[in-house]
Amino acid sequence: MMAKLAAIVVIVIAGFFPARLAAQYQPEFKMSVVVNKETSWGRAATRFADAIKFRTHGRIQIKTYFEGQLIAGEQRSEFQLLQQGVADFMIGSTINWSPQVNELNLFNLPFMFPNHAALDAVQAGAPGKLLFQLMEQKGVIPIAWGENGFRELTNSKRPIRRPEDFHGLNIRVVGVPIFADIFRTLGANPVSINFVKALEAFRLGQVDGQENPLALIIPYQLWAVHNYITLWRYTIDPTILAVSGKTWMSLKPEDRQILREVGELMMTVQKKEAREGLENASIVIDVLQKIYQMEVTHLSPADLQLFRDKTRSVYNRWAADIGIELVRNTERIVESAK
Ligand code: X2X
Repeated sequence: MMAKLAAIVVIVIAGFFPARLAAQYQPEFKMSVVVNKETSWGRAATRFADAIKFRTHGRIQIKTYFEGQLIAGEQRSEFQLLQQGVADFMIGSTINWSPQVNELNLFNLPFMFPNHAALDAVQAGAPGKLLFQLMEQKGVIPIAWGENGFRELTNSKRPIRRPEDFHGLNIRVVGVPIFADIFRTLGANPVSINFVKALEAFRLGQVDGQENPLALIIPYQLWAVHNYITLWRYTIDPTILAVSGKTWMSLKPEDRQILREVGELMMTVQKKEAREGLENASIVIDVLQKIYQMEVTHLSPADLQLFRDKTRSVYNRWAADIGIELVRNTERIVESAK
């Protein structure tokens, strides 16, 4: 009788305090994104946070920090902050994580990926799985691939049609070594600046150009500072939604499952949005040309080959550094996806 009564009391009390008994999680988790809310990855972060709160009945509340606020703009140490659990969640570019996960430089090899299909096949195949394992070994749990996009080139000085047109131009890059190599080899002067500071540098004309996907050129209004754009798709920049391993360990299995389910879906949408208007590359380019009056340079296959040849030595050097087996496997998948 007493035991029954005690059980009823417990049930009644649990009914009054469901949230407290349900979870002992920290009241707020942090999510960091280096770009602004209006980009496809910014939107994905907001949607992810909202959906997770809904699906976990408020057990997991995620506060989103945009434009590198949580990381003081230091995009190259994002991954470390995830490792340490300073950030619980992140949607980050593989470029920014490559200082800690060298194999992610795979995506930075010049002219490796000819199209989206080849990239998707690599991510879904053995190379994609290996990269996720490597991150997990370093204490970060990757949930899903997304996309920043093929990186194109804008500048304020002149159309870039041939490698020699780079001569003497200051080009802002993320300060990771492979990008410095590529632009130095092309005859430009690579300048390392964090993205949040770069926008100011463009406005002030402290550098002549930069490289970023079309999906960022529009929300960041780069047409206002740079008149010329060259479409050369020289590298592809995936994003990844990931969770700090420390945070992951603190979560119940059913909440991990919710994070995976919601994250995969949100990143599928993110990737689709990043590619919007680019699959046959006409809509966005029309906007840049006709509305924002950029001078658009399309490269013929022969012109493109000049840039490819010029950067081949960088490709070979970095292929060895990344790991030749991973690079050759990737090349084989790319070849069969063409
Ligand atoms: O800094 C950049 O150029 C950006 C926003 O594309 C990345 O985070 C790699």
